Amino acid sequence: MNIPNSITTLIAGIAITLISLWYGQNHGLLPVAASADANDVDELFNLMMTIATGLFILIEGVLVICLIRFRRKQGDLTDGPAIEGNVPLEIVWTAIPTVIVFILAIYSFEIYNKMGGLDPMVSGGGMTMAHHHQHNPNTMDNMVAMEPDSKIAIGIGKSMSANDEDPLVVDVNGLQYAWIFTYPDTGIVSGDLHVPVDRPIQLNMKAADVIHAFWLPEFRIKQDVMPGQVSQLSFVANREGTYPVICAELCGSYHGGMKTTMTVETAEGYDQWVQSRTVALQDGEGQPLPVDSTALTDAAFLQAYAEEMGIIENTLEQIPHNPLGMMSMAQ
Ligand SMILES: [Cu+2]
Repeated sequence: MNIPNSITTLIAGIAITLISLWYGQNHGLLPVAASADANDVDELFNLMMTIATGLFILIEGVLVICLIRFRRKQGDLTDGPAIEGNVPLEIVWTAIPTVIVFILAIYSFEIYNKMGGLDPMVSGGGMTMAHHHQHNPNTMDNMVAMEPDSKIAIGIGKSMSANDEDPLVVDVNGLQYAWIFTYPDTGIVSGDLHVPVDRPIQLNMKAADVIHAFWLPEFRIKQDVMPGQVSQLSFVANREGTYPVICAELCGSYHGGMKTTMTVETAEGYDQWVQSRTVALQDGEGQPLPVDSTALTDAAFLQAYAEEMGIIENTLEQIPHNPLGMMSMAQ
């Protein structure tokens, strides 16, 4: 039986399209989406995955077919035909990727804009740098509170004034190697973040020492956290649960240990958490702060991790004392 070439091509085209569309939605590469913004980002990712799958099957398919169909026959020692190029073909395979790149550029820009990435993140005036002061990154001076006059200049998410609803504001302080969350309205200081579901959250973030990055994979948002300048992240969590908070900027020797969690709970559950923390505060039990790595030697800080990972104690003693030695590797 002789099937015309055009029909074979048509069937192959339909098959590639269907497989790509299916895989674009079922790749299973992303963690759960816990905010509305996350769904927008996922749609862009799924589209890119669909296009990539289609191109992969098409290009690799043609390659494999050619390998088999045009392989050298036994005893054939003649030269192949001299082909000088094909202008229409070259126009087509330049035009298609150009169109794809433009579509993705416009679409991703659209989502970035929708997430508030293009909003001027200025609250109350122009952008200023908080005053610089010479500080030793290994002292408690790093724990300075945020200057109230700091202007917000960069970040993702609508700024506070742009939100109609009353946002929950949390100050985030990133330091080697922990995140510290301060709730200005209740005075709570915590090593893990608790937020109520379906309420706008605004994080005002600052670093005490070097550049860190605040990353919430389940919310598809990440923002640099810098010394001397406040950056901002706003989002609305729409799914209860406990999600990882990860530092995504190589910030020193133990950058890998710089993680905590964000718990998204019902309004009642959140109020209960606030209550329990407030009671502890009033009873003078103190705040369960994360280990302040700056007050410990590196070896002491790593001790807990080392036991867990089965690292020999002598190894720790050989670690150089200033973790900032790693700084040049950041970025
Ligand atoms: Cu960090």
